[in-house]
Amino acid sequence: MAEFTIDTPSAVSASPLVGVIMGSSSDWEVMQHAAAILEEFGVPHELKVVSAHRMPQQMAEYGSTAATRGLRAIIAGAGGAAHLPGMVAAFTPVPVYGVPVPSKYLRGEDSLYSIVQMPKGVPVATFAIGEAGSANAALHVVACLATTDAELRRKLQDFRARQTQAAQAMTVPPHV
Ligand code: RP5
Repeated sequence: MAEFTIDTPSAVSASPLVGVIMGSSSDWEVMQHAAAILEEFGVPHELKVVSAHRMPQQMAEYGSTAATRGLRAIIAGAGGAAHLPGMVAAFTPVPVYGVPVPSKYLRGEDSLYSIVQMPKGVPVATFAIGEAGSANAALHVVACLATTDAELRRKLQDFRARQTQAAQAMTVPPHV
């Protein structure tokens, strides 16, 4: 496969459990937040551009080989007429988590509707538009993997505890 591959942080692996794919390198600004979560939790993953409409054969190959390559989840981000998550899901039984990327003209509402409105039979679990959706897709994958991985479950509990502590330390900003 001759797709673009983004520079590798340390949990990027030749034997990934999670595939993070996106329709364009321009999606990386959003998708880096999914990658950062997987990195933080030490989940082996790969990062690739797999465009549904510009690389349809590679997209089909990616989906068709995902299960045999050992992927347990695919996080797919795309913008506009965002058919990548649904089309990849059509090629694999591996769960697909869709991230709507903000688009130039419709600010990602088009991406959201394209991904969330899958017809019955081939689901794509769809997250919020942009950074929060990207990070949450990865956190959801971590939670799924943690159901059979005690160490990952402990890391997730620690992550939640740190969030709680940070929220408890918050104060209202100065105001009149
Ligand atoms: C989609 O088109 C991509 O997912 C991206 O969000 C959007 C724009 O792509 P570029 O024109 O920036 O390559 O396929």
